[in-house]
Amino acid sequence: MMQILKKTEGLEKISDFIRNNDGFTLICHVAPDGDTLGSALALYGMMKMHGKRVQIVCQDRVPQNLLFLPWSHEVLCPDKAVCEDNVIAVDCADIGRLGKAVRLFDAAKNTVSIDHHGTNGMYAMLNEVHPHCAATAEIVYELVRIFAGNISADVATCLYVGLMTDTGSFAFGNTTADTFAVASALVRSGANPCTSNTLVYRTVPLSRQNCLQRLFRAWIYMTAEG
Ligand SMILES: [Mn+2]
Repeated sequence: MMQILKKTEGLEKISDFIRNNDGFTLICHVAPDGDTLGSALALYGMMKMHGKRVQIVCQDRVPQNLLFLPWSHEVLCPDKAVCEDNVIAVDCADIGRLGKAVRLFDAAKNTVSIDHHGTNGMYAMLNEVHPHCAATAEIVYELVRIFAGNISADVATCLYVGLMTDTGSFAFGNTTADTFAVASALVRSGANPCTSNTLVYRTVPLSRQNCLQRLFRAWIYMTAEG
C-alpha cells in the first residue's frame, strides 16, 4: 500500500492503541453519510479480521442507498450497544455529533477521534484531525496501511464510498491529488467505481418504487374512468 499522508505519528499511536487493546466501540455521527459509515465500517472490518471485539454504533439508521456497504447491517443503535473501554469517534467534528451514542463515549476509559473537519473541537483523548483531507476515509486509508499493511476489497469499497460521497464524486473543491491517489489505491484493491456510483446515486429504493407504482396505478385508474 502507498503512503499518502506525510505526518503519521498520530496514526501510528492509534494503530498501537488498537493492537494493544480489545473491546472497541466505533461511533458514526447522527444522520450518517457515506464518509462516517464508510470509514467506520472499514475500521470495523479491519478490526474484526484481526480478531478484535468491536461494535459499530450510530444514533440514526443507515440510509437505504448505503445498505449495500459490507457490514452495514451490523450497525447498532446506541441502546443496543454495550459500554466498552475503548471508543473511536469517526468523522465527528464535535461531541454533539455523537447524538445518543455520547453515553458510550462518556463511559469509555480511552477515547479517540478521527476526523477531517477544521472545526473539530478536540474532545477526545487522542485527536487525529487532518483538515486538508477531503474525507475521513483518506485518513482511515492511512491507518489501515499502518495497522494491517494490506486492504481487502470490502474495506476498500467502504473507504471508496466515503471518498466518493464527501467529494461529490471527486468534483468538490476539497478534491486533491492525494484524494485521487487514495482512490487509485482503493480501486487497485478491489473497489468498483461504477458499481459504487450506481448503488449510491442511481438506485431507486424499493419503498419509493412501490410508492411510484401506486401513484402510476391511481393515475391509470383516474384517466380510464373518464
Ligand atoms: Mn466526512
